[in-house]
Amino acid sequence: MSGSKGMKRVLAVHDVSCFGKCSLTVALPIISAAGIETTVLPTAVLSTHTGGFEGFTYRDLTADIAPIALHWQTLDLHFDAIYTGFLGSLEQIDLVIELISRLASEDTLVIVDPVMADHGELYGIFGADFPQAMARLAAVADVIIPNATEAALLLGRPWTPPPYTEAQVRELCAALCAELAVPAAVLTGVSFEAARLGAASFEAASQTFCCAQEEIVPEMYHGTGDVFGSVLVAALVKGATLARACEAAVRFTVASIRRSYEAGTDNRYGVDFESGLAGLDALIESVCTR
Ligand code: PXL
Repeated sequence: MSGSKGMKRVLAVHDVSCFGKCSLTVALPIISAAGIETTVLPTAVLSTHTGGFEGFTYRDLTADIAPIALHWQTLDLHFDAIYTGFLGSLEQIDLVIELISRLASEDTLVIVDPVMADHGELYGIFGADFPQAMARLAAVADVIIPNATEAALLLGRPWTPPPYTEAQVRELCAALCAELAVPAAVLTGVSFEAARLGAASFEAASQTFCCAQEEIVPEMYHGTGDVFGSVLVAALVKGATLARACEAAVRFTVASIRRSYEAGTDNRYGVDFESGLAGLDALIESVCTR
């Protein structure tokens, strides 16, 4: 009932966007590079992600989710974490809630990235009822990792554009934990001053609030939320506290963004996380041992 040779095992439930690094093409290499066995459940196969490419293909794999989960149940697999990201429909959300109830053990850390919106806008592919369904999935998580737009949608609040004060971010994180009944929330894309960007974490039991920030890179890239989430998951599974895992994830993500910015990469293509993989284990070790 455990990973091979004592190795930790994470189940990543995301789509495969074949081109444009995000979701599983980011989660699998990053979590594996951290020395963690990564089981994948692809929820859909797209020619590209949906952020800025015209005419992408979309092969829906909803019908495979329950049979895959049922098969795994017969194998008695143990997952140290289940990490969910982009989900394409209300039906997929319900199936993933059921999958978690089937496959999560008492000690499985459930991390939900409620991918659905950014910059004040729900992604065009989702209907207005999508955030409520995502809130139901968030309620079965141990940690949720929304951006400020997703946080507002989960809470049914109007979105206000940044900048936010530290007090506002703390209140938002605390409200997510209280209203969704989730033990911990990490808010991504948090900036208190123009030159710095990062994430804030809040743990309801101890009311611990921490911020991790790095010098900002003046460009937005696709897939950075998945880079952040993957490092966060890896660091948590390796024993880091939420605040320290957040630090590692911010540092790794900003370094990936900086390399892509310096290379002049098309921001739809995703960021250069690959060049950071060789140093990932050491980065995670450094936040686990401090
Ligand atoms: O990075 C999140 C993501 C994952 N998968 C698909 C997406 C997005 C964000 O837009 O479109 C298909």
